[in-house]
Amino acid sequence: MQLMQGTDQEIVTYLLTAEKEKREVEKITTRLPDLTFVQAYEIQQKLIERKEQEGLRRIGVKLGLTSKAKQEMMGVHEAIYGYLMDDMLAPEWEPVQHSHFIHPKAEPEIAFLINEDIQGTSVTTEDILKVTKYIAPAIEIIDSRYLDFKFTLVDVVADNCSSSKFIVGNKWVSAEKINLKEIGVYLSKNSEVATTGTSAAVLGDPAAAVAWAVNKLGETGRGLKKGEIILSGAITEAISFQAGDTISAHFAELGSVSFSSK
Ligand code: OOG
Ligand code: MG
Repeated sequence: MQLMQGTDQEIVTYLLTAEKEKREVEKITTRLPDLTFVQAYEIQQKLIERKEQEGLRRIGVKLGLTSKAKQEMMGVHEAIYGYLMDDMLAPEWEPVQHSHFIHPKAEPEIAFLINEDIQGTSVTTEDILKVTKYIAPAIEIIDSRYLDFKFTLVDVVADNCSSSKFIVGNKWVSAEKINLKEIGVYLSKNSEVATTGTSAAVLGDPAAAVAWAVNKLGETGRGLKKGEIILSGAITEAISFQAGDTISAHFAELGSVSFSSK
């Protein structure tokens, strides 16, 4: 499939077809080099609306490129956000099907469960902690629709920030009981440590990252809803996995979360 006209709806179809057919495609900026960041978010919004028309439901928001490591990898200085839909939540007790993905990678994140609607453009870290009922350890599985997982910031925003699946651990902890800035994490693949990090990597404090996202959403009159899950953004680099692999993320104080791929 090739992009011909470059209308928003055509780009949405291009990306959704790649996702459904599990096929990597040329990044959209190759054909549309002048696409802006603002247009990329408009395309993302239309992609989410299309998923809603297909019967999926928005259950939260995810942040991306919140860590220095990831920003450096991409050569950018800003975080990004996308949406979590109900078909992305994978239960911890069931293996994920590797055939569902194109070239998946796993990364450790912190999940926030929001207990009150929140919207605004001057929301603080404290405001986020007030509306957070629990936090939990999580793993996000990202699966860019683009060839070789290579893209510009504009491409990845349009592609709902590479979202594919996420797994949330079953131990939910009250956010007040934890120093969110200092949670040590390691990600293991088949019981061997693959990468390590600390939650401070996420904009200094994962709750600050969530506040950043709320303020960004607020600029266009949107916000977070009671009951939504927010993924903080990866704490370490993302690790590739294959069918048969087991990935676990171990968080100091928060416990661990894992999944297997078959
Ligand atoms: C973009 C998505 C980034 C995160 O947590 O940083 C992301 C990518 O690296 O494909 O989800
Ligand atoms: Mg992520």
